[in-house]
Amino acid sequence: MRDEAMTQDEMKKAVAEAALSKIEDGWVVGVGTGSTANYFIDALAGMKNRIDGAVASSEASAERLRKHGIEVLDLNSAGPLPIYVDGADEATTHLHLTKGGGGALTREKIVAAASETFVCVVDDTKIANYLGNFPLPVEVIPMARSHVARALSNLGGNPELREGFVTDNGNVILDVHNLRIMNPVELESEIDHIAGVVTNGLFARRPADVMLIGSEKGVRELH
Ligand code: ABF
Repeated sequence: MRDEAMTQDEMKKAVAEAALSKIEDGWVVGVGTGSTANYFIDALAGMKNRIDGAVASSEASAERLRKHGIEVLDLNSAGPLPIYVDGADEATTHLHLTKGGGGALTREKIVAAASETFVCVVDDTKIANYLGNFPLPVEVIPMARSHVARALSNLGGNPELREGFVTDNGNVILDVHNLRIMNPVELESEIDHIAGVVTNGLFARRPADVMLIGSEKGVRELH
């Protein structure tokens, strides 16, 4: 047995592999984006003959799934999904999340909404008492960038344009710093109602249903 501490990547891999136990034969699996989701995709490849395909929340994940020989389906033809497995940037034990550090928040929110069970896979460095330390990503229609930035400033945040980044949907991202998010459900709605906002990275109105948390001590599960 090694005596060094587990790295964050090792915890991500362990928690991603633990999510396989939630998958049943014959399912179409909703698959997220990011390095933890990548570990999940790699693990899912080991049971690819038992599933009916996957729906991806980003072009990058779709490509990785295809490379493993997993069929990628369009959400419109796949219908409601039994499960969606994805990571997060920050999470509370209320299963409220900040997502979108990878820029795929809109498709992630769509796939989560279309899924019966959202299984969130995180390592314990991402668990916080409240959200806001990780800057909140907001996807914005390009012509509304300045208007939305002013509105976000009025909410007390400090929005910064993610330089050189365009989403899979052709939009820009404002990362909002310095928010102390004590009411994530209300703030999620409030930001979504700013004209020009496509989606924000709070997943609180529809939180995770299950959270698998990887740590030095193993993987624990919250509902
Ligand atoms: C996705 O991947 C995103 O919503 C989130 O931004 C990111 C988490 O990244 P990682 O798994 O690489 O830490 O889940």
